[in-house]
Amino acid sequence: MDPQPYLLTIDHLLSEEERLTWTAARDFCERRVAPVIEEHYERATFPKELIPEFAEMGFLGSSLQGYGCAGMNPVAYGLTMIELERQDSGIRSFCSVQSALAMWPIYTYGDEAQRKRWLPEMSAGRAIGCFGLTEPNSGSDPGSMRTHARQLERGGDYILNGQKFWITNSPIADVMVVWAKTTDFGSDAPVIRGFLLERGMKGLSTPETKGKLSLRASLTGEIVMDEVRVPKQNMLPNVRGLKGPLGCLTQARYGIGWGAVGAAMGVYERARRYTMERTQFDRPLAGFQLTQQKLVELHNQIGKGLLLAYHFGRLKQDGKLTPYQVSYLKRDNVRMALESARTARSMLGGNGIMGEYHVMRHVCNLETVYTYEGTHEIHTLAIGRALTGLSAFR
Ligand code: TGC
Ligand code: FAD
Repeated sequence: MDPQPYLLTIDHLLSEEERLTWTAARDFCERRVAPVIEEHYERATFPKELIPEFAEMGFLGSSLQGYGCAGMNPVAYGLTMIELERQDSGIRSFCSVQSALAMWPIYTYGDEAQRKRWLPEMSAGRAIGCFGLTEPNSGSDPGSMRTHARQLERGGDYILNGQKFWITNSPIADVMVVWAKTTDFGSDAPVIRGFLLERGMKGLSTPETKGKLSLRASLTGEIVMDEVRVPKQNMLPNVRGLKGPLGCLTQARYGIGWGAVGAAMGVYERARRYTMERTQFDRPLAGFQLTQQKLVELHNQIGKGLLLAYHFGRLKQDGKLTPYQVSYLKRDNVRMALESARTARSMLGGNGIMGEYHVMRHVCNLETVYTYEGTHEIHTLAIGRALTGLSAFR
């Protein structure tokens, strides 16, 4: 009997264009990302040299229309996320942040002048963006943020003070989407607004966060604002309140729900190949029942994760996907990928901890993915709220 790695595929559910996008993304990531990723991970550097090629592939702002963006549908976009994260969650993170957390709010909440100024540069990879929501004392509860914007006069510029922490891409960002509390003239109720901060503004710095043992091929840093004067034209005019940043997160979490399947596929395929080739007790490891049980578990969970992503992808295409469904997708697929990576690691024995086998890196990365964009627990409570109508947060 000819062994086959997958008993479930979605190929027949895809259009010709979606299939081509998937194949092109896989080919690119295997050719350009796979050979360099381990070294970058070990050195804790990001492969900046690949940014123009990500742009060429349409990975930057891929689901947006116009402004040089690829205009992919949600399923095609998801398939590219699979291939990026099959190589490394940090590489997928770079593209997620640029596309969903920096370009999407400019596209959706910005005015035409802001779109024209930033989106063509960002889709071409000439300008890098980041998203500043989390603070040292505001993680899962972003509504408690302290970053503050003070308007100098009615209709005037703003002065921003505060500190954003754990910000992907901030050390290399040209434009920073920063969420801050401000008070409208004539009101004393603070409201969250989005601002576009630009590198070079006086009082703005983005120190890199060193010492990460996870997501090492992704740059993480702070955004420190000390009396930064931000022109009023740099405020995102079309959204007010916490739903602004949460709306961006819904876009990014959707991509992670697909990307996590890619990480799981990567580790499953390696564990399968390894256990079919390595012999102990005079037979391939894959011939042992306990090993087969692990392989079957990984394989079957991946199939379900892929179907979930596909199903929600088509709902998104029809404009019917809710934030609660996105929480479901992010939560379950990331947990599946993390558990798959840990299992795959065990199947490679001692070699499983070595960089050259590319499994331990996924284990370490997925610990971050489990935590960022809403922790596993926060998504559990968001879904719990949807099921019961009762909020466990407050
Ligand atoms: P709550 O009262 O529930 O909501 C406030 C307003 O927001 C609306 N809303 C959403 N809108 C869009 N998408 C969602 N997912 C939304 N969830 C809520 C809601 O309808 C309401 O609107 P309105 O008009 O009534 O004002 O707010 P809450 O304070 O109770 O908080 C809910 C909670 C805990 C779920 C939320 O705060 C949350 O999601 N916390 C987690 C924070 C988080 O995910 N941070 C991520 C930071 S960015 C990041 O990690 C990037 S990693 C990037 C990478 O490298 O890939
Ligand atoms: P906390 O909120 O302090 O949570 C700690 C623990 O308590 C978690 O297990 C959590 O689930 C649990 N917990 C919290 N509240 C509850 C509750 N009500 N019930 C039960 N359990 C609860 N943020 C950005 O804004 N932009 C970025 O680009 C970005 N990139 C990141 C990159 C990396 C590498 C990392 C690690 C984080 C990044 N983040 C970013 C921040 C990330 O979103 C936060 O780390 C995350 O939201 C959790 O916040 P916290 O770390 O403060 O943990």
